[in-house]
Amino acid sequence: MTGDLFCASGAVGSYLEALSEGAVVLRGRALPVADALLAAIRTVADAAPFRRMITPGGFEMSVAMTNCGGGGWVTDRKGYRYTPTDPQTGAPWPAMPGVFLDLAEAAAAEAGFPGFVPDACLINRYEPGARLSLHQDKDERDYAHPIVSVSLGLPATFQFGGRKRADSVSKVALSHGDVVVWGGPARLHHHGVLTLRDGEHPATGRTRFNLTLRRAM
Ligand SMILES: O=C(O)CCC(=O)C(=O)O
Ligand SMILES: [Mn+2]
Repeated sequence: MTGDLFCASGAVGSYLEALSEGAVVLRGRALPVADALLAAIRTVADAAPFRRMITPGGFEMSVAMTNCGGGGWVTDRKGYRYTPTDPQTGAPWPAMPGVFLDLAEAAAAEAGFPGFVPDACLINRYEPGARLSLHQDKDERDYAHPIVSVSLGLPATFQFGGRKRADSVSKVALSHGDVVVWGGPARLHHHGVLTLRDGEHPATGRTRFNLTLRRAM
């Protein structure tokens, strides 16, 4: 299915744009539920506050993060992993909001991955100057499931490369409401976010939020 979606121009429909086989941008797909997503982020962050985590190498990340779902992605001096509880509060991560689940399942299906049920959502908060260097999402147990990534607030430049770090990277402008899905042959492709430029968004102010919905555990 995803193979059929890919064509050389990258344009496969009014709102679908293929990045590579197995990777697609769904333009504006989250717009109808953007306000509900932002309200749910606030509820999650009330229980599990955003924090800037420490990489195994000892650097503080510029992106602030929190999680919801049965597992949450964390990093500290011990490494990258999923935990069932928030190390900061000791409590289980907040439950995955229904609006996250419904959007992730629908977007994945439209991208050619039906039946996706995420059990973890990493919520990233970027302020101007924050960036996420090129990486693979590979701490999940089973790469058969795609990643669904939702952008809210300030626009950003997303980098999408290949399986190898040295593979060529394309730059994709992501705006409020855009959803990117990658799975199948693209599941382990490198990706990142360039330094966020300053700006003001009516829904989020000087902030970009990103949700990555994953099947982790
Ligand atoms: O913020 C984004 O668009 C990408 C986030 C990401 O790659 C991650 O959280 O692993
Ligand atoms: Mn990632």
